Amino acid sequence: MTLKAIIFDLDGVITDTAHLHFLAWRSVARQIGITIDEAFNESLKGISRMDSLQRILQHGGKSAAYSDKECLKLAGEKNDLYVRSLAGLTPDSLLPGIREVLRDIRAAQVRIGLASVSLNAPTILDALGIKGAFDFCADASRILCSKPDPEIFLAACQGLNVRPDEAIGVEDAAAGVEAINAAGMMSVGIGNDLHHAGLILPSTRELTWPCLSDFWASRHHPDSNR
Ligand code: B16
Ligand code: MG
Repeated sequence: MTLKAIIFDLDGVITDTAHLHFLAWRSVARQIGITIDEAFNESLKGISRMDSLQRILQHGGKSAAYSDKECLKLAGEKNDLYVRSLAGLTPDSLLPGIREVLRDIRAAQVRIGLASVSLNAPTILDALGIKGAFDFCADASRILCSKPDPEIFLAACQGLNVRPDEAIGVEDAAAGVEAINAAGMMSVGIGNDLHHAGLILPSTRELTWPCLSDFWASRHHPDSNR
């Protein structure tokens, strides 16, 4: 079977906005007397804005303390802080190796997709100057279930006109790797503790086209076990 598409997560794979999400949530959480650290933040990666807030409230033992209206206000405050921090993003904010891997995937005539549940994804791609690198970006505003549900990856496959088993997904979050696997795609995890990924790479530096095509071939060669 031929590899037809590679579908990327955004936050933490294309650029390091995962850290900016953390700083904004930490500030809002602090205002309501909840402390979160980087370790807790791992559990927010790939999770939608409102679901992230619920997890933070639960973490602080305040699940029932805020009305829906108050929750919307808190999430809005977080987003304002986050969007303000995005002003510092430039094409130099791409993570190491990303520009090169996008170029090489395109040269190999494999389609490129984006599967981010962030409503700010279009702004971020604009700031990084790489909107044109993607053949299709799934629309986060149409997604009902955030990762680990496979919905966003399935939407990206559909938009690219490929079957999930013809595609590789790349993620930095455990929930994202689960979403890729649940979609029936091959998964690449960037970073630590992503034990369910088919291939784990320490950083985006190792995410090269030869590495991706070797990974694909290792599972589709007639002598492989799958
Ligand atoms: P926003 P991804 C996710 O993006 C982030 O990992 C997650 O931390 C964030 O809460 C979510 O987007 C929603 O983002 O508040 O900007 O709509 O990892 O799917 O690219
Ligand atoms: Mg991510």
